[in-house]
Amino acid sequence: MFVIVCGQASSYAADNYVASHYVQNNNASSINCNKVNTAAAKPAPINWQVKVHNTYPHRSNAFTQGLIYHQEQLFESTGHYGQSTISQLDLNTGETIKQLALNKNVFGEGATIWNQQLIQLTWKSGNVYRYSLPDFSLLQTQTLSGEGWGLTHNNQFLINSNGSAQLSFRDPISLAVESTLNVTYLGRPLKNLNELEWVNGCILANIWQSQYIAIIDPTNGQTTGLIDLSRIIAHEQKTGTSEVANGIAWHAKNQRLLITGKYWQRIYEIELIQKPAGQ
Ligand SMILES: [Ca+2]
Repeated sequence: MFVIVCGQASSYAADNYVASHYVQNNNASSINCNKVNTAAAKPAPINWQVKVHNTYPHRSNAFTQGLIYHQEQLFESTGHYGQSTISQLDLNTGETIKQLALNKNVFGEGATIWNQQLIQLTWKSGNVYRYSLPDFSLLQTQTLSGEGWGLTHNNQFLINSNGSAQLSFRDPISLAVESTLNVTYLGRPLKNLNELEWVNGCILANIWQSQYIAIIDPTNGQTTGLIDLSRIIAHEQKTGTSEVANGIAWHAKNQRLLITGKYWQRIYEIELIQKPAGQ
């Protein structure tokens, strides 16, 4: 078991915001990030490999844009014109419990659940949809400028990506931008930030068209780690239909990540393992 921690305490506390980064591990056989955490002021990003603990079925017709695990329920937002949906799914069976199709002229993007509302971005239309749970009733359609890509929240703010290296922190009701965060890797802008998940004070982001998930310190935008999904991607893309990795959810009960991709056949429950030196 492992716990990703950016800060001193556990997840979703606003005061975690001021602390630094890295990953804590309760399993002595794998990682110990406390040691790393107290080293240099700007330590090199950690390269994380993954250990797959479980796989679950994923609809191979789902162009995944947002993945959320909330109160032991899986929710997914999908994209593409004519294929965009929000769904509630049974993680174990992959069965669709509830689904709502978007209008064919919008392209669904990232989603998050805040205050029992499912909030979903769209790509270029500027529309932001706010649905009630558990019934998916449309409560409100709002707008934002620019493209919508990934979405998560830290209880205080919604956090969205737009394909650039900059994340926006927004008022969760009005969507007004309260602050922005420029994300860097070794001092350079890290663009193509896509699907997001807030995990224990860290922001996790798929990097579009790459094999990596970035672990981002929200206090300074620095990438403190990269999760290497290459082995999973290679396994998944044997089918020939799977596209890029996209989709990160936090399985709080198991203290593990759930990850998937566009048109993938599986969702993977993973643990992070620090890559041995020299690899
Ligand atoms: Ca997510």
